[in-house]
Amino acid sequence: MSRKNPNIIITGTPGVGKTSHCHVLAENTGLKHLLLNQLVKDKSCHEGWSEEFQSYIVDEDKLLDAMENEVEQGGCIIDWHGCDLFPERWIDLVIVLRTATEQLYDRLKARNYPEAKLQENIDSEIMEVVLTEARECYASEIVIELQSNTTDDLDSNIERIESWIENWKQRPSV
Ligand code: DAT
Repeated sequence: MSRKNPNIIITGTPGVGKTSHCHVLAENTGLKHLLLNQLVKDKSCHEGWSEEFQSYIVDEDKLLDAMENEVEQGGCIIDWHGCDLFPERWIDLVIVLRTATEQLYDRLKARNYPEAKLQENIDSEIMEVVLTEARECYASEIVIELQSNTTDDLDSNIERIESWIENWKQRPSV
């Protein structure tokens, strides 16, 4: 079934600005912000809380089931710190947000992340873990890396994604 609106993943290391981008995009475009962290909690798509990682141990199958109906209708902006769990056929665009170490450190520190978790996320951002995952899982032409260091970056990213959405809607149907 062809979708009238695209499904977009906004992904990246915690703190890069996924939720900030999704929030503005959803407000401007009317697309639906799927905040998966919230869904994991609300629909219990997890096997409990990990003290070590200070996060839920996600049950990916349950999470996919919980989001399937909405995503199949199209028009979802998926807010998640990874992208390898979604079926390729669901996804039209993958935005990987990137943040410089200094800014990311300050943002995670402001969240009171424990030192080990903070360092783990900084390392993951430096090693481009999410970007590599995106490039392995999706066609290269739908994976876009965008910088998210400043509010100017945020504004220009939003503009760029909005114009991509408009182009997508006007593409000739096959
Ligand atoms: P994420 O959803 O990736 O964890 P967030 O949207 O919650 O990240 O943002 C974390 C913090 O950083 C929040 O205080 C807003 C700020 N922030 C995000 N993107 C930014 C940007 N491009 N410029 C300045 N601040 C930004």
